[in-house]
Amino acid sequence: MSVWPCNLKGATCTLLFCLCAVNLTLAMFYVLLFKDGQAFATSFWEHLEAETNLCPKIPPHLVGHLRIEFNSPVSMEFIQKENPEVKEGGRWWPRNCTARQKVAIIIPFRDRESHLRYWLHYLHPILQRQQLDYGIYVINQYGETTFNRGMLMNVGYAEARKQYDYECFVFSDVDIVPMDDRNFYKCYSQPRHLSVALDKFGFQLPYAQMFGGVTALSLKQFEKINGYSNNYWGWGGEDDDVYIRLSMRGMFISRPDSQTGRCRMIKHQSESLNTPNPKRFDNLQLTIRTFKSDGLNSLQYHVVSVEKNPLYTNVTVDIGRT
Ligand code: BGN
Repeated sequence: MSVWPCNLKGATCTLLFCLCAVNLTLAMFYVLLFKDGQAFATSFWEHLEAETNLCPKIPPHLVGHLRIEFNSPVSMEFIQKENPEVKEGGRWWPRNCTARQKVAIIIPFRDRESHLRYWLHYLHPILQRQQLDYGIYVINQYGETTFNRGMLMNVGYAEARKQYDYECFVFSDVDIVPMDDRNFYKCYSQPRHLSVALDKFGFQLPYAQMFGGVTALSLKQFEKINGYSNNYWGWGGEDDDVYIRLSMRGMFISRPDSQTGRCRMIKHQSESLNTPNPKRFDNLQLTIRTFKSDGLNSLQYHVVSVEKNPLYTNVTVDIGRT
């Protein structure tokens, strides 16, 4: 009678036994090496599964051209009912596939609630059809100080990163809505300008270097340019400053075509705390010299509150004054 616990021929049985032993040793090794063997195994399989279940490159539910109008105001309750899958803080991700990008949408804000409602009403369904793993961050400037759009963008970037592992950041004005859901709110190999054909400018790009309105930069791209300047108080120039930063870093603007890139802007009066900044021309002359030390690495602010509302995260921030 054989000593081995099987009745196969000697050599085959030995081989089988050795394989089992190696397998068992490896399993033990994993459990000992990674204290939490179970968690390791689970995350390994989850990762593998996610990799194989990526959402399709072309999202299947896009509708193309959209009718956008700002004549019938919508309530937050109505928008919530329209978007039952949106989670607290304005988070959503596809349930039956793994999104290709984790995107934080940053909206600089002060006292424009009616615009925000239109924006949420149109954008939540678009972003869901685009199958993004996204979160909405409204960065509300506290107090009666002059508006600083660039600094609010930097704060949005820093605060969103504290909440989730975002890899792409879309910076959007609250009053701009895309007219086509094939204009993807995601990042590309180069910084992306999304609002390329605004109704306000006759659906044309006013100048080639224009990088205002809605833009998308990956974490790497944004870090590379040191974010926005913190020194543009009042209207204008901070977007042109970002253009200089990205060209200094050897990058260029990527854009959708002028049909896909059509957008509507909500008409409004200019505000007393956001009048054109007379210093913007001088600032732009200095960008090449100052951008390495003025931006994310010199950002200082005080968070007044972070509220996770049903449709967006509201970050109120004191950024000081000029
Ligand atoms: C530009 C502004 C941008 C603005 C666009 C569109 C300046 C700097 C002048 C050298 N730039 O003229 O900030 O996004 O118009 O409105 O004012």
